[in-house]
Amino acid sequence: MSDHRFSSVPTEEEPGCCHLSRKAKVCLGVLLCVLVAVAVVVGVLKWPRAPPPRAWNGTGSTPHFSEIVLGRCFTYTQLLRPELGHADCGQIGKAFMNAFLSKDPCHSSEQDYQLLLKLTNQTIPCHSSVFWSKSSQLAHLYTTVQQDMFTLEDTLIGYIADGLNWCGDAGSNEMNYQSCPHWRKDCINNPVSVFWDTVSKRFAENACGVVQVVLNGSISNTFDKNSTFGRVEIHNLHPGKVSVLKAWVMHDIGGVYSYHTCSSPIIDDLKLILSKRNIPFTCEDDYRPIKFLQCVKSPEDSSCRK
Ligand code: JS2
Repeated sequence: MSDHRFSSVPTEEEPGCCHLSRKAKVCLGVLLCVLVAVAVVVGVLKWPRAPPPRAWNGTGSTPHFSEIVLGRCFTYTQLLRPELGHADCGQIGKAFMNAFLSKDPCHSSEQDYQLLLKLTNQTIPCHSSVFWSKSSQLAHLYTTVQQDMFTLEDTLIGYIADGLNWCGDAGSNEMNYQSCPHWRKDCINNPVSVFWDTVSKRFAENACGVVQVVLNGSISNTFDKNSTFGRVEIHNLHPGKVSVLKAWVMHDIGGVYSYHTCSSPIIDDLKLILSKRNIPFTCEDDYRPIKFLQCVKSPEDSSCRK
């Protein structure tokens, strides 16, 4: 029997370590690989995934929400109102996202927005706060021309959020772009409704001197106690700071029918609520400067020639 322990060339029939043939080793190796692969596949399949965000009845979050918020913040603080140039848009963006991300979108609260409110605090001069109800376009047309007058959407926080939608989910730190709670079909304490109630309340609390409201006399609910104006804003005006609330009841040009005017009972309801709060009230139908703006769009209308 040739003694080859010292020979360098091992032969195939020779037993390898722990007496396994090469073939056996290869088979074992392949088996190990297969086992590892199976384990990985099972692991991936079984890996706990964040449950899909709940499906709600409202539209999903606005795409690129966080970029829009940041962009609007810089546009407002650097271009529109540079006196607010010191505002920290990075912090503001974070505070806005943290107000609703990873939270149940049916249990949003004013508390969630306190840091955002602090970072966007803005002094609005007296005699320049303009409220509106069911007359957004006309009110904003007016303040676009009268730059020293402010609706909530002409303030930093209102400008940043106007027209956007947003919600998150308690089970994920992602925004829900598929759907968000509808205020009536799902829940009232959703992030957007709570936001507008919270910032409208602060806007009313900060109002001073002569304040104005644009109302729409061409609809049945010209003054609606359940509207943000009727449910939040008139109840948060400070009687000691507000000298009078002036209502401007506007009517659609060419509108077939004007539902309400300043002498309508529905306006008396508003007047009564304010008088109980010791806030004087005046009312004017078709306030001329805003009427002029309406006539820009329909100069031929007979009411524009008066
Ligand atoms: C703006 C939104 C959105 O005085 C005004 C403003 O200060 C506003 O915040 O609230 C008042 C208008 O609300 P109101 O009386 O309920 O009028 P409306 O026409 O029935 O409802 C408008 C929606 C008010 C709250 N709001 N405001 N920009 O994108 C926006 N989204 C909501 N929900």
